[in-house]
Amino acid sequence: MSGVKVRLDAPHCRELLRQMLRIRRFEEKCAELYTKEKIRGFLHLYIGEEAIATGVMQALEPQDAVVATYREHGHALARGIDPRAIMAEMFGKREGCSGGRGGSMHLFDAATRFYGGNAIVGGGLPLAVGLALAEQMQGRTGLTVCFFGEGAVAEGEFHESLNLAALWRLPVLFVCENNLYAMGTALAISEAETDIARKAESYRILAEAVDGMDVVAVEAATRRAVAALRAGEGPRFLECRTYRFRAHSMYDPQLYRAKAEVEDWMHHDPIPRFRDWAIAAGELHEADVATIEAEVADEVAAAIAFAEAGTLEAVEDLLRHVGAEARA
Ligand SMILES: Cc1ncc(C[n+]2csc(CCOP(=O)(O)OP(=O)(O)O)c2C)c(N)n1
Repeated sequence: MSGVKVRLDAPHCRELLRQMLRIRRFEEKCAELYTKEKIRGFLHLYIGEEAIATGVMQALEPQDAVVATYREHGHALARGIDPRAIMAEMFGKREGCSGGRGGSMHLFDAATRFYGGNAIVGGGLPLAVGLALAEQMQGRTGLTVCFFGEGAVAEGEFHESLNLAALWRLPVLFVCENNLYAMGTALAISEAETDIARKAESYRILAEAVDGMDVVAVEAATRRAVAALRAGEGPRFLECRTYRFRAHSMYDPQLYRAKAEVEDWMHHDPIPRFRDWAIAAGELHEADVATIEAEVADEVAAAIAFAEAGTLEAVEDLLRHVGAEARA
Protein backbone atom coordinates (compact mmCIF):
# COMPACT_ATOMS: atom_id res chain seq x y z
CA MET A 1 0.00 0.00 0.00
CA SER A 2 3.01 2.28 0.11
CA GLY A 3 2.09 3.52 -3.38
CA VAL A 4 -0.95 5.42 -2.08
CA LYS A 5 -0.26 9.13 -2.66
CA VAL A 6 -1.90 12.46 -1.80
CA ARG A 7 -2.46 14.63 -4.89
CA LEU A 8 -1.36 18.08 -3.72
CA ASP A 9 -2.68 20.30 -6.49
CA ALA A 10 -4.10 23.79 -5.90
CA PRO A 11 -7.75 22.73 -5.37
CA HIS A 12 -6.74 20.10 -2.83
CA CYS A 13 -4.46 22.53 -1.00
CA ARG A 14 -7.35 24.99 -0.81
CA GLU A 15 -9.60 22.26 0.55
CA LEU A 16 -7.14 21.24 3.28
CA LEU A 17 -6.51 24.82 4.37
CA ARG A 18 -10.21 25.67 4.24
CA GLN A 19 -11.21 22.73 6.42
CA MET A 20 -8.58 23.45 9.06
CA LEU A 21 -9.51 27.14 9.12
CA ARG A 22 -13.22 26.36 9.39
CA ILE A 23 -12.52 24.37 12.54
CA ARG A 24 -10.15 26.97 14.02
CA ARG A 25 -12.41 29.99 13.40
CA PHE A 26 -15.59 28.15 14.41
CA GLU A 27 -14.06 27.17 17.73
CA GLU A 28 -12.53 30.59 18.41
CA LYS A 29 -16.07 31.94 18.17
CA CYS A 30 -17.36 29.13 20.38
CA ALA A 31 -14.92 30.19 23.11
CA GLU A 32 -16.21 33.78 22.88
CA LEU A 33 -19.83 32.63 22.91
CA TYR A 34 -19.12 30.49 25.94
CA THR A 35 -17.88 33.47 27.94
CA LYS A 36 -21.07 35.30 26.90
CA GLU A 37 -23.07 32.29 28.19
CA LYS A 38 -24.65 31.70 24.79
CA ILE A 39 -23.10 28.24 24.89
CA ARG A 40 -23.51 26.44 28.22
CA GLY A 41 -22.35 23.15 29.70
CA PHE A 42 -19.01 21.61 28.77
CA LEU A 43 -16.94 22.83 25.85
CA HIS A 44 -13.76 21.05 24.72
CA LEU A 45 -11.82 22.79 21.99
CA TYR A 46 -9.87 20.96 19.27
CA ILE A 47 -7.63 23.96 18.49
CA GLY A 48 -4.15 22.70 17.57
CA GLU A 49 -5.39 19.28 16.47
CA GLU A 50 -7.24 20.30 13.27
CA ALA A 51 -4.88 18.48 10.90
CA ILE A 52 -6.13 15.11 12.16
CA ALA A 53 -9.87 15.37 11.49
CA THR A 54 -9.14 17.25 8.27
CA GLY A 55 -6.61 14.74 6.96
CA VAL A 56 -8.57 11.63 7.93
CA MET A 57 -11.89 12.79 6.43
CA GLN A 58 -10.28 13.26 3.01
CA ALA A 59 -10.02 9.50 2.61
CA LEU A 60 -13.61 8.68 3.59
CA GLU A 61 -16.66 7.99 1.43
CA PRO A 62 -20.30 8.80 2.21
CA GLN A 63 -21.05 5.18 3.18
CA ASP A 64 -18.41 5.23 5.93
CA ALA A 65 -19.31 5.82 9.57
CA VAL A 66 -17.55 8.12 12.05
CA VAL A 67 -17.43 7.87 15.84
CA ALA A 68 -15.74 10.61 17.86
CA THR A 69 -15.35 11.96 21.40
CA TYR A 70 -16.57 15.01 23.28
CA ARG A 71 -13.83 17.01 21.47
CA GLU A 72 -15.63 16.52 18.18
CA HIS A 73 -16.64 19.87 16.67
CA GLY A 74 -13.80 19.59 14.16
CA HIS A 75 -14.72 16.08 13.13
CA ALA A 76 -18.35 17.08 12.65
CA LEU A 77 -17.39 20.06 10.49
CA ALA A 78 -14.85 18.13 8.43
CA ARG A 79 -17.34 15.29 7.91
CA GLY A 80 -19.73 17.77 6.33
CA ILE A 81 -22.41 18.44 8.93
CA ASP A 82 -23.95 21.86 8.34
CA PRO A 83 -22.15 24.34 10.63
CA ARG A 84 -25.46 26.07 11.29
CA ALA A 85 -26.87 22.84 12.75
CA ILE A 86 -23.71 22.36 14.82
CA MET A 87 -23.82 25.89 16.23
CA ALA A 88 -27.55 25.62 16.94
CA GLU A 89 -26.79 22.41 18.84
CA MET A 90 -24.20 24.26 20.93
CA PHE A 91 -26.87 26.83 21.75
CA GLY A 92 -29.28 24.05 22.77
CA LYS A 93 -31.74 25.03 20.04
CA ARG A 94 -34.25 22.72 18.38
CA GLU A 95 -32.62 23.37 15.00
CA GLY A 96 -29.42 21.75 16.26
CA CYS A 97 -28.16 18.50 14.73
CA SER A 98 -29.27 16.62 17.87
CA GLY A 99 -32.41 18.68 18.33
CA GLY A 100 -30.71 20.76 21.02
CA ARG A 101 -30.71 17.80 23.39
CA GLY A 102 -27.01 16.96 23.14
CA GLY A 103 -24.96 20.15 23.11
CA SER A 104 -21.26 20.34 22.36
CA MET A 105 -20.41 16.79 23.43
CA HIS A 106 -23.21 14.99 21.58
CA LEU A 107 -23.22 16.11 17.97
CA PHE A 108 -24.97 13.51 15.81
CA ASP A 109 -26.04 13.33 12.19
CA ALA A 110 -27.52 10.28 10.50
CA ALA A 111 -27.17 11.73 6.98
CA THR A 112 -23.37 11.83 7.19
CA ARG A 113 -23.24 8.68 9.36
CA PHE A 114 -21.75 10.70 12.21
CA TYR A 115 -22.51 8.66 15.33
CA GLY A 116 -21.28 11.21 17.89
CA GLY A 117 -19.97 12.76 20.12
CA ASN A 118 -19.44 10.59 23.23
CA ALA A 119 -18.78 11.92 26.74
CA ILE A 120 -17.38 8.65 28.07
CA VAL A 121 -13.64 8.19 27.65
CA GLY A 122 -13.23 5.07 25.50
CA GLY A 123 -17.00 4.82 25.04
CA GLY A 124 -16.83 5.23 21.28
CA LEU A 125 -14.62 2.20 20.65
CA PRO A 126 -17.19 -0.55 21.27
CA LEU A 127 -19.77 1.47 19.32
CA ALA A 128 -17.40 1.61 16.36
CA VAL A 129 -16.72 -2.11 16.57
CA GLY A 130 -20.48 -2.76 16.68
CA LEU A 131 -21.07 -0.55 13.65
CA ALA A 132 -18.34 -2.36 11.73
CA LEU A 133 -19.71 -5.74 12.76
CA ALA A 134 -23.17 -4.73 11.52
CA GLU A 135 -21.63 -3.58 8.25
CA GLN A 136 -19.82 -6.89 7.82
CA MET A 137 -22.85 -9.03 8.78
CA GLN A 138 -25.11 -7.14 6.39
CA GLY A 139 -22.65 -7.41 3.51
CA ARG A 140 -22.20 -3.65 3.12
CA THR A 141 -18.95 -1.97 2.15
CA GLY A 142 -18.63 1.01 4.51
CA LEU A 143 -15.88 1.19 7.06
CA THR A 144 -15.97 2.83 10.48
CA VAL A 145 -13.48 5.38 11.72
CA CYS A 146 -13.16 5.76 15.46
CA PHE A 147 -11.39 8.80 16.97
CA PHE A 148 -10.31 8.80 20.61
CA GLY A 149 -7.69 10.38 22.86
CA GLU A 150 -4.71 8.55 24.30
CA GLY A 151 -6.49 8.62 27.68
CA ALA A 152 -8.75 5.89 26.31
CA VAL A 153 -5.94 3.33 26.17
CA ALA A 154 -6.21 2.96 29.96
CA GLU A 155 -9.83 1.81 29.61
CA GLY A 156 -10.83 -1.84 29.35
CA GLU A 157 -13.06 -0.93 26.40
CA PHE A 158 -9.97 -0.05 24.36
CA HIS A 159 -8.51 -3.55 24.81
CA GLU A 160 -11.79 -5.39 24.36
CA SER A 161 -12.58 -3.43 21.21
CA LEU A 162 -9.18 -3.91 19.59
CA ASN A 163 -9.26 -7.59 20.41
CA LEU A 164 -12.68 -8.23 18.85
CA ALA A 165 -11.97 -6.04 15.82
CA ALA A 166 -8.81 -8.05 15.14
CA LEU A 167 -10.38 -11.41 15.89
CA TRP A 168 -13.32 -10.79 13.55
CA ARG A 169 -11.29 -8.80 10.97
CA LEU A 170 -13.70 -5.91 11.17
CA PRO A 171 -13.42 -2.84 8.90
CA VAL A 172 -12.50 -0.33 11.60
CA LEU A 173 -9.87 2.37 11.50
CA PHE A 174 -8.85 3.31 15.04
CA VAL A 175 -7.44 6.84 15.18
CA CYS A 176 -5.75 7.73 18.45
CA GLU A 177 -5.29 11.48 18.86
CA ASN A 178 -2.33 11.46 21.21
CA ASN A 179 -2.09 14.98 22.65
CA LEU A 180 -0.01 13.72 25.60
CA TYR A 181 -2.49 14.67 28.35
CA ALA A 182 -5.73 13.15 29.56
CA MET A 183 -7.10 16.19 31.39
CA GLY A 184 -4.20 16.80 33.80
CA THR A 185 -2.65 13.34 33.55
CA ALA A 186 0.43 13.04 31.36
CA LEU A 187 0.72 9.84 29.37
CA ALA A 188 4.24 9.35 30.68
CA ILE A 189 3.10 9.11 34.32
CA SER A 190 0.12 6.84 33.68
CA GLU A 191 1.22 4.21 31.14
CA ALA A 192 4.10 1.76 31.44
CA GLU A 193 4.20 1.50 27.62
CA THR A 194 3.85 4.96 26.09
CA ASP A 195 4.25 3.75 22.50
CA ILE A 196 0.56 3.45 21.66
CA ALA A 197 1.05 1.91 18.23
CA ARG A 198 2.78 -1.01 19.98
CA LYS A 199 -0.32 -1.64 22.06
CA ALA A 200 -2.35 -2.04 18.86
CA GLU A 201 0.28 -4.36 17.44
CA SER A 202 -0.09 -6.58 20.51
CA TYR A 203 -3.58 -7.33 19.16
CA ARG A 204 -2.09 -8.09 15.73
CA ILE A 205 -3.45 -4.85 14.27
CA LEU A 206 -1.14 -3.09 11.84
CA ALA A 207 -0.39 0.34 13.28
CA GLU A 208 1.33 3.47 12.09
CA ALA A 209 2.40 6.52 14.10
CA VAL A 210 2.18 9.80 12.24
CA ASP A 211 2.90 13.48 12.84
CA GLY A 212 -0.57 14.74 13.71
CA MET A 213 0.46 18.36 13.13
CA ASP A 214 1.04 17.61 9.43
CA VAL A 215 -2.24 17.39 7.53
CA VAL A 216 -0.62 15.83 4.47
CA ALA A 217 1.08 13.12 6.53
CA VAL A 218 -2.26 12.34 8.22
CA GLU A 219 -4.12 12.16 4.92
CA ALA A 220 -1.44 9.95 3.35
CA ALA A 221 -1.39 7.55 6.32
CA THR A 222 -5.19 7.40 6.33
CA ARG A 223 -5.32 6.68 2.61
CA ARG A 224 -2.89 3.79 3.09
CA ALA A 225 -4.93 2.38 5.97
CA VAL A 226 -8.25 2.85 4.19
CA ALA A 227 -7.00 1.12 1.04
CA ALA A 228 -6.08 -1.92 3.14
CA LEU A 229 -9.39 -1.82 4.97
CA ARG A 230 -11.37 -1.64 1.75
CA ALA A 231 -9.37 -4.61 0.46
CA GLY A 232 -10.73 -6.59 3.42
CA GLU A 233 -7.44 -6.80 5.30
CA GLY A 234 -9.00 -6.23 8.74
CA PRO A 235 -8.67 -3.31 11.16
CA ARG A 236 -5.93 -0.68 11.08
CA PHE A 237 -4.65 1.72 13.71
CA LEU A 238 -3.22 5.23 13.42
CA GLU A 239 -1.59 7.07 16.25
CA CYS A 240 -1.54 10.79 15.45
CA ARG A 241 0.92 12.71 17.62
CA THR A 242 -0.51 16.10 18.40
CA TYR A 243 -1.08 18.74 21.08
CA ARG A 244 -4.04 20.75 22.26
CA PHE A 245 -3.26 24.45 22.43
CA ARG A 246 -6.11 25.33 24.78
CA ALA A 247 -7.26 24.08 28.15
CA HIS A 248 -8.82 20.61 28.47
CA SER A 249 -12.23 22.26 28.70
CA MET A 250 -13.22 25.80 29.58
CA TYR A 251 -12.28 25.43 33.28
CA ASP A 252 -8.69 24.28 33.59
CA PRO A 253 -5.81 26.27 35.18
CA GLN A 254 -3.35 24.02 33.25
CA LEU A 255 -1.01 23.52 36.19
CA TYR A 256 0.11 20.18 34.77
CA ARG A 257 2.15 21.57 31.89
CA ALA A 258 4.71 24.32 31.43
CA LYS A 259 3.86 27.43 29.42
CA ALA A 260 7.11 26.97 27.50
CA GLU A 261 5.97 23.51 26.38
CA VAL A 262 2.70 24.92 25.04
CA GLU A 263 4.54 27.72 23.24
CA ASP A 264 6.99 25.26 21.77
CA TRP A 265 4.16 23.16 20.31
CA MET A 266 2.52 26.28 18.92
CA HIS A 267 5.53 26.63 16.63
CA HIS A 268 4.22 23.45 14.99
CA ASP A 269 0.72 24.86 14.48
CA PRO A 270 -0.67 22.77 11.59
CA ILE A 271 -2.40 25.72 9.89
CA PRO A 272 0.49 28.17 9.26
CA ARG A 273 2.72 25.18 8.66
CA PHE A 274 0.61 23.89 5.79
CA ARG A 275 -0.29 27.36 4.50
CA ASP A 276 3.36 28.44 4.28
CA TRP A 277 4.36 25.18 2.64
CA ALA A 278 1.60 25.46 0.02
CA ILE A 279 2.54 29.09 -0.73
CA ALA A 280 6.22 28.19 -1.06
CA ALA A 281 5.25 25.29 -3.36
CA GLY A 282 3.28 27.72 -5.55
CA GLU A 283 -0.03 25.87 -5.01
CA LEU A 284 -1.55 28.70 -2.96
CA HIS A 285 -1.17 32.48 -3.09
CA GLU A 286 -1.70 35.06 -0.36
CA ALA A 287 -4.87 36.15 -2.17
CA ASP A 288 -6.28 32.59 -1.97
CA VAL A 289 -5.64 32.54 1.76
CA ALA A 290 -7.42 35.89 2.21
CA THR A 291 -10.38 34.63 0.18
CA ILE A 292 -10.64 31.43 2.20
CA GLU A 293 -10.41 33.38 5.48
CA ALA A 294 -13.21 35.71 4.34
CA GLU A 295 -15.45 32.84 3.21
CA VAL A 296 -14.86 30.97 6.46
CA ALA A 297 -15.65 34.10 8.51
CA ASP A 298 -18.94 34.48 6.59
CA GLU A 299 -19.81 30.82 7.12
CA VAL A 300 -19.18 31.03 10.87
CA ALA A 301 -21.13 34.30 11.16
CA ALA A 302 -24.07 32.69 9.33
CA ALA A 303 -23.92 29.71 11.71
CA ILE A 304 -24.08 32.01 14.73
CA ALA A 305 -26.97 34.04 13.27
CA PHE A 306 -28.85 30.80 12.57
CA ALA A 307 -28.28 29.57 16.12
CA GLU A 308 -29.34 32.91 17.62
CA ALA A 309 -32.54 32.87 15.58
CA GLY A 310 -33.30 29.26 16.56
CA THR A 311 -35.99 28.17 18.97
CA LEU A 312 -35.83 26.52 22.37
CA GLU A 313 -37.84 23.39 22.96
CA ALA A 314 -41.15 23.95 24.76
CA VAL A 315 -41.03 22.95 28.43
CA GLU A 316 -43.95 20.53 27.97
CA ASP A 317 -41.92 18.63 25.35
CA LEU A 318 -38.87 18.08 27.53
CA LEU A 319 -39.80 14.54 28.54
CA ARG A 320 -40.30 13.42 24.94
CA HIS A 321 -37.68 10.81 23.90
CA VAL A 322 -36.62 10.39 27.53
CA GLY A 323 -38.56 7.23 28.37
CA ALA A 324 -41.08 4.99 26.63
CA GLU A 325 -44.19 7.00 25.85
CA ALA A 326 -47.43 5.64 27.32
CA ARG A 327 -49.89 4.34 24.74
CA ALA A 328 -53.59 4.83 25.19
C1 LIG B 1 -14.93 6.64 31.66
C2 LIG B 1 -14.58 8.06 31.96
N1 LIG B 1 -13.67 8.33 32.93
C3 LIG B 1 -13.34 9.62 33.20
C4 LIG B 1 -13.93 10.64 32.52
C5 LIG B 1 -13.51 12.08 32.83
N2 LIG B 1 -12.70 12.60 31.71
C6 LIG B 1 -13.24 13.39 30.78
S1 LIG B 1 -12.15 13.79 29.61
C7 LIG B 1 -10.91 12.91 30.34
C8 LIG B 1 -9.53 12.87 29.74
C9 LIG B 1 -9.48 12.08 28.48
O1 LIG B 1 -8.28 12.34 27.79
P1 LIG B 1 -8.01 11.81 26.34
O2 LIG B 1 -8.72 10.51 26.14
O3 LIG B 1 -6.54 11.77 26.16
O4 LIG B 1 -8.68 12.85 25.36
P2 LIG B 1 -8.45 14.43 25.23
O5 LIG B 1 -9.37 15.07 26.23
O6 LIG B 1 -7.01 14.70 25.50
O7 LIG B 1 -8.85 14.75 23.84
C10 LIG B 1 -11.37 12.31 31.50
C11 LIG B 1 -10.53 11.47 32.39
C12 LIG B 1 -14.88 10.34 31.51
N3 LIG B 1 -15.48 11.27 30.80
N4 LIG B 1 -15.18 9.04 31.23
